[in-house]
Amino acid sequence: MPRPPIPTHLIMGFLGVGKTTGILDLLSRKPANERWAVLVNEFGEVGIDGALLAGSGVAVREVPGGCMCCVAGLPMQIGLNMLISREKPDRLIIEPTGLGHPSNILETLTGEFYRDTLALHSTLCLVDPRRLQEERVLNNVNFRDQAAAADVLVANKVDLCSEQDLQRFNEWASAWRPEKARIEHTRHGHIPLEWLLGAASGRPVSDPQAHGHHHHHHHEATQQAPASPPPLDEQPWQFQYNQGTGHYSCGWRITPEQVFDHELLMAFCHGGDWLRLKGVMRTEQGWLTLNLADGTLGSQWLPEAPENRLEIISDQPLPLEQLERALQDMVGELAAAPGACSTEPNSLG
Ligand SMILES: Nc1nc2c(ncn2[C@@H]2O[C@H](COP(=O)(O)OP(=O)(O)OP(=O)(O)O)[C@@H](O)[C@H]2O)c(=O)[nH]1
Ligand SMILES: [Mg+2]
Repeated sequence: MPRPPIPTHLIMGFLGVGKTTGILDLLSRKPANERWAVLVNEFGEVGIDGALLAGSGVAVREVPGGCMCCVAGLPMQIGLNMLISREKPDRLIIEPTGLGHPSNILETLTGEFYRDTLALHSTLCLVDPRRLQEERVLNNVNFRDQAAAADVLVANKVDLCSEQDLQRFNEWASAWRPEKARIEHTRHGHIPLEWLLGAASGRPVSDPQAHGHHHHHHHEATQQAPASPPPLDEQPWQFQYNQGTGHYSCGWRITPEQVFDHELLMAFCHGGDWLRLKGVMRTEQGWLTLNLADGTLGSQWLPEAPENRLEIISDQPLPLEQLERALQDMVGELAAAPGACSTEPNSLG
């Protein structure tokens, strides 16, 4: 007997809205006898969400580099096929980058290839109601099309919202046609599984209003699996940067032997005007996660991690050499002069 299609959930939402937090929360309620798997794609080259999710005890696969809309071809299929065949999950959760357009991933998930393997359920988009005041968010084609494509719209971070923010969200959410299957409010990404159940309705993913003002430029389609980076014992300090969709990112993978000065690291995290900073870093006080969104830095201690990872996303070009130097200055005198391994941008856009 062929296996029934795997229930598949797409958790969309803009950069830093709380997708990974929500998935971690969902995973914490996984029935013990079920196998779940997560596929995550981040804008940056150096995945951090995978490391954050790794402690959850389920299979996690990262599709690194650029938006899922552009890696939705072969790299995503390779990642997806590998997860499906190795894990044989009972449930699959996908987090695409908030900086990507949802059309390709939806086409892939609902297309011929996965027709008998995956059953896409109600797609969900998390929204930070506070950001509905910002023209550049409202007019962002990726944001609008994610919201258009979603069956369920959920206001997250309501602990940080005013009454007015929530009212604005409710009005905005209920104005979509066709009407959304659900409109909900939550905090810390808490998503009851029932919000995710029900067949995906296949809503139009292009919001004509947004397309009136903007064109979505697909990056050069990636038709090859991305080259995997060299192992850290060959190249213990790796640096990469990436740009596309008006965003710039840079990231480091650094051997776990390098220990960073906690105080300098905290000052560094607060020191830039970035959209996003995420990391898993080893300091003299222990391993910790770093998660900066909307100017607020979240941080948690970790028992251990396989390597140091740090990533910064900005809508301005990043002062790469300065950042690299600041990071090098944080490691003790034990540190061998690392030297950036590459300042060539990756082939995105
Ligand atoms: N106060 C508050 N903080 C939240 C809430 N939900 C998430 N956060 C915080 O927001 C930050 C970003 O959350 P993530 O879950 O990493 O967001 P994301 O959407 O996965 O981010 P990207 O993958 O980078 O797009 C983290 O520091 C979270 O702890 C919430 O409801 N309230
Ligand atoms: Mg995330």
